[in-house]
Parts: sequence; structure tokens; C-alpha cells
Amino acid sequence: MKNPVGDFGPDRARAGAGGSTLRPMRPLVMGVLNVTPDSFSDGGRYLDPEKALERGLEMVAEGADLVDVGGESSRPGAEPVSEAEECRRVVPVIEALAPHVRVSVDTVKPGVAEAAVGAGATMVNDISATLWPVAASHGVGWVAMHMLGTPRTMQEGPRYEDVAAEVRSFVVARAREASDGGVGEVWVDPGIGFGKTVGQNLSLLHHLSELVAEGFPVLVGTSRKSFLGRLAPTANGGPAPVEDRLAGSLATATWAMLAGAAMVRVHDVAATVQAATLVGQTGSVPA
Ligand code: HH2
Repeated sequence: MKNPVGDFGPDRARAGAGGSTLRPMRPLVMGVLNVTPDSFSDGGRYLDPEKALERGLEMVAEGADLVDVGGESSRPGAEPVSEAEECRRVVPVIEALAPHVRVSVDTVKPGVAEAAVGAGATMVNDISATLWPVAASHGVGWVAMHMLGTPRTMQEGPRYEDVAAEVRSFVVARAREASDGGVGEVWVDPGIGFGKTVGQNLSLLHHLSELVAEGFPVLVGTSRKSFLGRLAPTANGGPAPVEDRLAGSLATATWAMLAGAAMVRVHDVAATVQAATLVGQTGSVPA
């Protein structure tokens, strides 16, 4: 296998982003920056490129190792946007942020991935797990995430025989294909919330160490997702609203990091960097 855990684990990626290898090793923290009107958590807040840059730099100051810029929401039922519109949203923000921090682009469109890499992104965060040829031809990193169907339909009664085994074999097969196809930095992500029930999300977290054991560095995104709201209902029995999901986000990010995830994708960067630092201190991060 060309990129076992460690090759692109915390030390190397931090050094690549300008970090000092003298700092304690810890899992990486990827900050979420959605330049969309409709993302489930930060939709509409950063559509103005200046506001997006400000938020990106704020996350850098909070310790983000990467900033993940997205121009199309993938929340359940989200409407697709055109390639031109998605480029119009993400390219100026990536150009402005890339001198300050490593930037990934969250897209499923090859044209957007190409434009983003041209603007300075060095990782393609791909929830469709199909874009590795773009990463191979530009020599950038790639994330293969698992999703059942499309964002429009993925929450319509997702069914698996064995969710953890099926997700693992899917992402590992895609990762091997990309690695053999020349992508030097391949990450895998179980796709929490993408075509999964609450129980299936918990099962994926429970079995995360088995995905880690496959040898590709693992990225996990639980931040503020709806299963956390449903697991922590409010006094009137409804799910906790997005702004009240920090505790669950931190608990699950910490769980993932202790299980060996090398990176977590989050909205609450400062708090998660603290948690990642604590996890790093325990020595649980794969060497
Ligand atoms: N989750 C979201 C989007 N992109 N990428 C990876 N690799 N892993 C994830 O878990 C993941 C992802 C959904 O969150 P968000 O970007 O905050 O919302 P939206 O899709 O509504 O823009």
C-alpha cells in the first residue's frame, strides 16, 4: 500500500501546512467553510467572499490545519448547483485563503475540483468518491467518502446488511484504485450522516478502528450533524438545534480521534483543537 497511516498523518501534514514538528503530535483539524446559501449549519453566513475569508482566517488562528471550502450543500434534500455557480463561490475564497493555510475543496464536480486546485487547493474532498483522476493529474490529496445514493435521496430508508463492513470495503476499494492510479495522498471517510440512520452512524463510530486498521488515514465528520441533535433531545422532546450540538460534536470527534482517525472535519475549530491536543497527549495517535 502506498500511503499507510503515518505517511500523511499529523506530523507530515502539519509540517506541510507550516507547522512545527516540535509541537506535540495530534490528529489534524479540518475547519468547515461553506460558501453556500443553504448549508445545514453555516448556510448563508459566508456567501460574501470577504466574510468567508474572515471566517477562514479566524479558523486558522484557532488552530485549523486545513480549511475545507464548499460551494454546494450536501445536506439531505439539497438542490444541486451549476458548475459555474459553484466555481464563482469557491474560487475567490480559495485564492485568498491558500497563502495562509492548506485548503481542500469540498466538491463532486471535476470542473470545480480543477478550478479549485488552480486557485491553490491541495486536496479534493470528494463525497462522491469518484474524482481521484483529478487528484492524480494535479498531484494533490484526495478524500474518498462513502455516501448511499445522492444527497437528495440518501436519507430515504438507508439499508445495509452490515453497515461498517460495507462502508469499509467501499472506501478501501476506492482508495486502492486511486493509490494505484497515482494519487499519493489518499484519505478515507465513512461519511457519517450520508445515507445512514442514527444507529448506523453509531455503528460506524463503534467500528471505526477497523477502518483505521486498513491503513489509509481516516477523516471523520460528525460536526453538528442531525443524529447528534436526535440523540440529545431538548426538554420538549425535539432534536437539539444545530447551535446546541457542540457537546455531541466534541464527544464524537474525540471518540473518532481515540479510535485512530487522523483528521476530523468540524465547525467548532478552537474547541476541537483542544480535544485533539489532549488526544495527542495520550499517545493514541498512530505513529
Ligand atoms: N460532511 C459534510 C460535507 N462534506 N466531507 C467529508 N469528507 N466528510 C463529511 O462528513 C462531510 C463532508 C456535511 O456537512 P456541511 O458541509 O457542514 O454541510 P452542508 O453539506 O449542508 O454544506
